[in-house]
Amino acid sequence: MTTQMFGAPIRRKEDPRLLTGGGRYLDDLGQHALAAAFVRSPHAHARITDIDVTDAVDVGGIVAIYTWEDLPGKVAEPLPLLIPHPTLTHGRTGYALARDEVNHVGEPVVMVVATDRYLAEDACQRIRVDYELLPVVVGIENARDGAHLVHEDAPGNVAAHMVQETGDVEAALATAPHTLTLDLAIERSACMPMEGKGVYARWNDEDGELRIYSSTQTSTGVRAAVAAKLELPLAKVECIAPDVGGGFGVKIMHPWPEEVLVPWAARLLKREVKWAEDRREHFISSAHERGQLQKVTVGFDDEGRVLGLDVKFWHDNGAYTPYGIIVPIITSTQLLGPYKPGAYRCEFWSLYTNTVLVTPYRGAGRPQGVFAMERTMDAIADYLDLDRAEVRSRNFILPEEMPYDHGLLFQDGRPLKYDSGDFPASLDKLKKLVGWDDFEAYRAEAEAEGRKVGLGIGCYVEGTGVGPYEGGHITIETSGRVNVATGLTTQGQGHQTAFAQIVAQELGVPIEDVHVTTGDTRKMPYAVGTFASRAAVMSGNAIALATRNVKAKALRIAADALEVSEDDLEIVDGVVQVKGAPTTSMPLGTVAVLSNPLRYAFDDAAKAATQFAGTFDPDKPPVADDEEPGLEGRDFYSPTQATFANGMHAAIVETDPVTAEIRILRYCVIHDCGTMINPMIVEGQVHGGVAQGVGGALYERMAYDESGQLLNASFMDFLMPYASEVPHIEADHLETPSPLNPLGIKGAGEAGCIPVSAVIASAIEDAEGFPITSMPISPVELWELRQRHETG
Ligand code: MCN
Repeated sequence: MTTQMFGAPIRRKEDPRLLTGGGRYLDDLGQHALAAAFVRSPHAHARITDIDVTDAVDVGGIVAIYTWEDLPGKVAEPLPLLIPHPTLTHGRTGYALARDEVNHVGEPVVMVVATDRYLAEDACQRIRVDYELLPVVVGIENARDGAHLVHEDAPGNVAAHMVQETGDVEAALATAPHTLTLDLAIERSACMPMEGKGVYARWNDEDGELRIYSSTQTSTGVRAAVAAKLELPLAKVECIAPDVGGGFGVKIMHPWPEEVLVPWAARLLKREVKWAEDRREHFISSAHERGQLQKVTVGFDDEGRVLGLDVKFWHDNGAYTPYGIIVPIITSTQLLGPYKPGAYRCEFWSLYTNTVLVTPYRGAGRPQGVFAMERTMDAIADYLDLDRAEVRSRNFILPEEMPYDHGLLFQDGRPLKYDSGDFPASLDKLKKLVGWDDFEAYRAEAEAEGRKVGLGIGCYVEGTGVGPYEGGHITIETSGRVNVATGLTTQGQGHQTAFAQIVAQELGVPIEDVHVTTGDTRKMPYAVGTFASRAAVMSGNAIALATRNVKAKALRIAADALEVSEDDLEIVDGVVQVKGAPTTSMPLGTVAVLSNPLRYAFDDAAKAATQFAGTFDPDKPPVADDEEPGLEGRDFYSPTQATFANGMHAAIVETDPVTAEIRILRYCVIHDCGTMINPMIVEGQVHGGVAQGVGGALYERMAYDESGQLLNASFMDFLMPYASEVPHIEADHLETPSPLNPLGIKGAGEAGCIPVSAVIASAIEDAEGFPITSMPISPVELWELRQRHETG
């Protein structure tokens, strides 16, 4: 029997290379390329009145300086609006270089290309840009009052206004025995990948071909966008994502201004050009997320069952909307989590501010939605003096109600229909794991020692594995090596291992023989990208289907050669053999030789294949008339709808009675992502997500002043949790396979971070006895809340 690979918690194949310095990240490439640097706006909102580059041209090593005026054709046009939406009535995108107005600090205004980065930066210092300052809009309240406008043609700073509704909420609220209203806030934050964005372009003048390396989550997107901007045939552009040191959503954008400008300059100058983002650039000119103000009105009965839920929220979309309103739509649809609220109405406004634009950041709108829903559940429990877990379970969608249609539209425009999940079972597991029923005894002990502790809980559902499609391509070499390609990219999720596990299992080959390539448009030009926790579902299933096709062909060819029936064959450890009679066999590499009979014995497999030469009939080649030679094939997987993963977290926190310092004593997770390809990778993903969530709950925020300056744009001031702040995470799984895809998989990559703010808020509230309505929360803020609470 071949070792069971699917579902095995094996160590990641890519780690020895990555951990011993073998990774090749963007900035490892193009060591001799020209370097690009950018003059970026120091103002949040201003009109450009003059640009003077005279002093910069004398800096030695300067090759070129470009402003918007220098950009030709489509390069000079606004960047694409990637996801339009009917309610996005005032969508706006920026230019690759600012044209006449800047709308946030950090917006690129001038590009300098020099022989090295230091010289390029020196030249940037010498460029004088004159600005006429305009009123600045920072923060949601400021945007909402509409006194000043970010874009003159967007009244009230409203980019989009949308309502989703199911049932009659007004009637439900009017007749509900109890109602509560909560005002909730989540501040702006951002992901901080170890490696910033970056792009390196090589122009081949002889063939008119462009090769782009980009630290991206979507190499096909970058390729298509750059080809369109530069008006090049798609066939003349390649994009490769090398090792990418984290993405978390910020590298989903395509194209970033630099991704257009660097290839454009490379073609114009006929030289290699590279730009690698520095940390300050990452803070002020990539993407943020999360900032939302939310108002929830809930009506419920005496048992705590929700009868009507009315949610209004205001989303800070920054200065531009290249990603449309995908983030607030996700909040509005996935706020409901595992619950059926009776009637539901959600209305949101997506507002412009003079701050960095928004792209979906790991969790993408869900942490805000889950915060709203879970704070509401706690508020109901508190009001009725019921157990918080019990209130949740009374509102659960039950397993027998699956598939469950909410009567709303998901962000892909299809019905919001959960495919699977067993929420009561998840909650039971979580309660056991954290010791829910024993907590009051623990609290009493802690109180006797003068310690304040609290227990918090949070539940969520996450639509994962969204379409439209992803592909898998397999070739089996005569050596028996199996090459697998999928077009989506990898930023640390362990795809090289997980996809190899699928192939090893499906084909019956040792995992060491399977080599996976991601994010290279030369190997797989049709792909969408890595986001929305979709790789395992999309590429996993596509690769499985492609493998099955190639396997069927291999078995047919081997059956001919061995003169047995295909049904009698199996593949074990890379050898095709007769079931029960393994001496009648041939290595898979030999089948590869037979599938493409060159008749030249270059390698051992080919030599071995000559023993079957007698079975060759020159007029009857082993591949059928309508088949291509070779053991090669590809397939695509396109789902009918998203598949819904879910999870439940609980935490025990301790708050210092004097300093209000917040410590997480225990953090427990029950996670259901359907069938797991590799539980160790899933756990790693959950751990990473929780760590990021802890950052969002306790430390990370974008501190803008009223003039739109980001005051904490460095790791000196932007707090992230270190290993010392991330608790030991106790995780367990429930596997309710998705009925939607052949492998039963649901996504896992974002899950960990989604409920953390809600869980920590719930636990702090439980420890302190007063409501926590805004996250993140620092010890100073908690201390101030205590003072206010104590003084009434
Ligand atoms: N997996 C599995 N079994 C499942 C589901 C997933 O074994 N049932 C494995 C997958 O094979 C994959 C990993 O878990 O190796 C994550 O799979 P998936 O949930 O499909 O998520 P993606 O691979 O599509 O990754 C995207 C997701 C997102 S949206 C963000 S943001 C994020 C994240 O993954 N960014 C990350 N995790 C990250 N991890 C790292 N190290 N770096 C990032 O930038």
